[in-house]
Amino acid sequence: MSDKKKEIENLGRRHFLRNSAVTGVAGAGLAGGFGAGTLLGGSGKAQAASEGSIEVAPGELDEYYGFWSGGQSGEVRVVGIPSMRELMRIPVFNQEGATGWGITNESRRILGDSVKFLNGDSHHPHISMTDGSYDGKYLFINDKANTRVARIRLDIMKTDKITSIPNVQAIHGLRLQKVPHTKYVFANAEFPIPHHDDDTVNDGRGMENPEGYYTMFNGIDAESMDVAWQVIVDGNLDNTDADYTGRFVASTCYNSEKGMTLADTMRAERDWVVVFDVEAIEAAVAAGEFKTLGDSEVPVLDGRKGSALTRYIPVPKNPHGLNTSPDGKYFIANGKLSPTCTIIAIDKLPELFDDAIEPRDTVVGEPELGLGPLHTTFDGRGNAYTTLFIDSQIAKWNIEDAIRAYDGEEVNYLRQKLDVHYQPGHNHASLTETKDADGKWLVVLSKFSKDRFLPVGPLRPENDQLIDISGEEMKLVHDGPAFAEPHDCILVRADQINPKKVWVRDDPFFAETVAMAKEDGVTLETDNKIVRDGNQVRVYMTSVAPQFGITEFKVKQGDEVTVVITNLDQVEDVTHGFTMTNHGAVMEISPQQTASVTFTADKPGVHWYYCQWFCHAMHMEMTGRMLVEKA
Ligand code: RUQ
Ligand code: CUA
Ligand code: CA
Repeated sequence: MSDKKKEIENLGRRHFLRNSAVTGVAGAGLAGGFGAGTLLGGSGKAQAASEGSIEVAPGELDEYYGFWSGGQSGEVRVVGIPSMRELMRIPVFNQEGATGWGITNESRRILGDSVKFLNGDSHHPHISMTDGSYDGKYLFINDKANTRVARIRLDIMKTDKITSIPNVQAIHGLRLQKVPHTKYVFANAEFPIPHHDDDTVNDGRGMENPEGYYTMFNGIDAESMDVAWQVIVDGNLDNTDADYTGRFVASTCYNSEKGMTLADTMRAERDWVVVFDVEAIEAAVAAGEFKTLGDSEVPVLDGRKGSALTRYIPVPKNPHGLNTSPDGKYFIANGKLSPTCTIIAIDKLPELFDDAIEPRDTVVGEPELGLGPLHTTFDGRGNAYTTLFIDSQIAKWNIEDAIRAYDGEEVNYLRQKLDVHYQPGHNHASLTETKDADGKWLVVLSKFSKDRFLPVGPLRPENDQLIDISGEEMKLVHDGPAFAEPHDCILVRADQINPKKVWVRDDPFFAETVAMAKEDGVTLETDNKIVRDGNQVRVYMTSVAPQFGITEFKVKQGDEVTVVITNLDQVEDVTHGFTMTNHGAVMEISPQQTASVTFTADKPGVHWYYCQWFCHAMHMEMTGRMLVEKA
């Protein structure tokens, strides 16, 4: 464990040990002393699955798609549930060598100016919704590292838009409007930066004065992917979620202190949840009640304390996850440094915005769950499942019972604690962030795998565990090692996603390449043609397994060469590739796809190109030569 993690853990423990009630709960958990029918998975071994429940036999298909964030790998991974088999990786913020992501012209256009960044840090994947149910159209994901938000088209499972968010640093929490449909992507910028009186941001002035640092909550138009508005807040912003009326979004703030050091961020006994009124924000934008910052034209609104656009609800210190219950009733803020979760009643928020009640009057429960609550997920049957980072457990608890306990009734809201391995961050139950939460499977993303797998050097995999939550009792049924670092995942019913099997020729993904061909008088589906335009050479060819339409072309040293290939194969799964040896040029060309890559022919001589995607018995022979004449 890193020193920093150790430090946090020790601080956490010290804090909790002061609280005897809390230690009582934790102690009861360890001793197995919960209510009747509770079993504790204390053995550290997987319990047996109920008959055949996770076995997906060879040839059978999974019941759910899982979409995993790739964390600091910058990608998204598609996983079958319950088999936990990895089905696909979708490059997003990273460069990727199989498909040529970040190398092909099509991907570079999508990356835009941010193509200069070779890394990304993706945390929160979420799928667009209509009326609170997944509509299977898009998946959105943040990049904390380089302050971006990306969209993946789920019909082709490719990233199709990436937006760099101006005037802020580090997009972390990201969630979608659920109702009436995903009009907005809500994105939290985590780190406050200096704002200046002349409506500019972070230009080198004011660095010594953290009081003048601010961050912003961002609304991104889900269709255009333009930033629709930004709202300045007090403190910082961590995680977020939206409600089922379309009006409210809530975000946690762990740094109300605007501390610049770890110790400073833990100074206050309480931080807060800030609630945004989306209708009020839209009205303020429409009424022109905004400014702009620097060169950006994005409307910027003031949501600091006292604003009509926001309300600040105090919660115990340094909260982390923020989760909306699938019945639409509650926002749940996870305590992290407090052993509690805070239950905020969404139906009290209109009164709060009318100033008819105080912020804490919206809190209807604050159950003590254990050490280090980070994220909560739901089974649609009234139970919540909270990860306890420090305890390495999942706590299953009943929301209505927790509310009754807060009202003073003698009731045990804790249903079970299950050991997980180890230090869980996010957990996610099937369909939990929609109104269709079905309480079948729960995935927990454990940050440490320690002894669970064969050792692979100092850097270890994470451990993604699958838990059967269909019964009264949680059962751990699968361990799966994963490379850095699946921060979060979502589980979607297989019938809610409808991917295409081959490309359609008029797909906008490569429309600009098609337009370029048209200008060159080339019909991509039939022509094998070389177009010379000064020192720019465009080589248009088709591919049909196992042959390229052009197997030899000549250019001059120093020419900028663009190879455009259209895969005429109609057969599902016959993907070709193009790799130009010693030029760093590579691309995937799936059936009916057009792809292109540009490179400089800077070395005279013969340069072989080949198909890098195994497509045919004669795949090795699918080659050609570029002959580069000395300048
Ligand atoms: S946050 S481990 Cu990046 Cu989702 Cu909580
Ligand atoms: Cu085409 Cu291998
Ligand atoms: Ca704090």
